[in-house]
Amino acid sequence: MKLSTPFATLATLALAGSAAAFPAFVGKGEAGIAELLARAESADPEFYARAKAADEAAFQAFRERSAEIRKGGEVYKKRADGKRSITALIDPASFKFNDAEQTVDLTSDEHKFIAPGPNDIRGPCPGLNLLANHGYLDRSGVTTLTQGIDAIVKVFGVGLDLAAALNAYAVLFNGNLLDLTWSIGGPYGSKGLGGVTNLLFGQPQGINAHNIYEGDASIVRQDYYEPGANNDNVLLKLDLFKELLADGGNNSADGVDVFTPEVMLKHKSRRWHQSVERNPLFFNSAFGGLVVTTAAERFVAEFAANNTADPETGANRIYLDEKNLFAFFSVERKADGELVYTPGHERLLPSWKRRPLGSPFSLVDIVITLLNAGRIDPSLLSVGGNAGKVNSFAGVDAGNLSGGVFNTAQLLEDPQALSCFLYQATVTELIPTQVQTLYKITGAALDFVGKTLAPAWGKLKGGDGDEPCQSFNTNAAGRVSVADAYKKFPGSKGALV
Ligand code: HEM
Ligand SMILES: *[C@@H]1O[C@H](CO)[C@@H](O)[C@H](O)[C@H]1NC(C)=O
Ligand SMILES: *[C@@H]1O[C@H](CO)[C@@H](O)[C@H](O)[C@H]1NC(C)=O
Ligand SMILES: CC(=O)N[C@H]1CO[C@H](CO)[C@@H](O)[C@@H]1O
Repeated sequence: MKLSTPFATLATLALAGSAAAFPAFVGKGEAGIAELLARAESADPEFYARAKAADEAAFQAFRERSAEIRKGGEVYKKRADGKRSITALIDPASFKFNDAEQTVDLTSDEHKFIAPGPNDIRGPCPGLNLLANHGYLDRSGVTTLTQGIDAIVKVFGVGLDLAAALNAYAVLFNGNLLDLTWSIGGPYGSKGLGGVTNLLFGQPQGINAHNIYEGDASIVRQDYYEPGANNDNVLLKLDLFKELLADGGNNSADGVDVFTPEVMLKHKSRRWHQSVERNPLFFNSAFGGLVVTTAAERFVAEFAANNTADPETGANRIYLDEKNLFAFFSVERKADGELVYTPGHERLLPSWKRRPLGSPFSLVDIVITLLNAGRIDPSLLSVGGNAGKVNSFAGVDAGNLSGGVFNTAQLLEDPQALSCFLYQATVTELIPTQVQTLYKITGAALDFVGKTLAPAWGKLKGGDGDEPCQSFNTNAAGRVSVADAYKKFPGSKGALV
């Protein structure tokens, strides 16, 4: 199994591209995604019809929650009955547990756990590693856009929009646009590689590539540039894992909801400040830092969790105990109490149940997650980094990035403003310029963006007339583009999004 790979600097040659063509794609709506999903959908139209309806419902719930939050309402309503207060916008507890619907095949020859072989690629994402170990992604660790979407939507109940966006970034920045492949770890040989050299400046690097998808202050992996880490941003570190267990009160009982979204957020906050204290080159980018690593903490609580019936009401109870957490992160406890980590052996236990399909965790849930994280620890919303020595973190002000259109206080009061800000910071601002460092023919890349990311994020812009998405004022005096802001930080080397 191939795990760590040396960081290969991406070609930084810039080529005059048709960046200006990008905004024309924005707002084309659902058509693009529908087209891309058509292949996966045709194999299972009933499932996708339900998933689409569920995503729509989540989006509607987001608008309603946004309106409440703008009026001063709570981000998540506190519950006194011991159930999770922080839940997806459509609470899994609002459904009855349905064993047949929530059972996933984890035991057939096709989908039983098989440890990766010597040539199989695995990487830093436990969710993707286990999907490959269960044959939902190609066991080689090289997957495709549609297989990647299909796997995470079906096994975990990831919202369709979120699944499309996560996969589209992977293809665009870590994979091969020609055959829509990408790797869940390091570089790979692709069938379309002959053609790739005409399109790309270098070989696709996979999601391990630091500062693109993979970022600092991860849950249980060290920072790429952290002293002592030897550029290992892929393997789990047991000391960090033990800190996570301690955050859960070292509770090892079966069936208990130990690793809740609250616990994971507390852990995320600690990890962020540890990176400031430990890594002179700590860097928190807009996508890989802010969005991916903050969302990943929530992913643990939402997707590694088992689902069961509340004994009294029959309602779905989502919970994450140590047993399921250990399987997800490929950690075992030996008889003498010692913990053992086996790289790349992440799995789901055979009796694990997915969340109700009516309760996806969607792109809109990530926006609310970030807003909540920013209210609890404002650091978690800052794009920026250390200045070459520890404890020198400086963030780039949202007002500066947007040319005075947004400020941080407002982003914390209005989820729609936050999603509009994120959309512009991670898509419209960065992609047209950054694809030029990867692609010789930027038109193809931008066409792809227009068909995948723009529609997925485009929904977040509002558009109902009440809360239009305000564009960054790129002409404002003192305004700093996101890409230029990155350049100030020594740890941003190679950073794209
Ligand atoms: C196409 C879909 C996905 C892509 C491209 C992706 C990619 C990544 C990448 C690049 C990282 C490393 C980020 C870092 O530096 O911390 C990561 C981490 C992580 N991902 Fe994923 N991921 C995907 C889906 C999922 C899903 C569905 C789950 C949950 C089931 C998941 C759970 C996690 C977790 C928990 C981490 C943090 C690991 C750690 O820091 O120890 N991901 N993912
Ligand atoms: C959890 O266990 C660790 C030892 O691994 C110990 O240092 C820590 O104090 C414990 N924390 C709690 C809350 O029990
Ligand atoms: C998950 O929950 C189901 C439903 O209650 C239960 O039968 C199963 O044993 C649990 N599995 C794990 C791995 O916790
Ligand atoms: C638009 C905006 O807010 N610009 C500010 C960016 O930051 C500098 C100071 O670093 C200010 O002088 C600008 O006014």
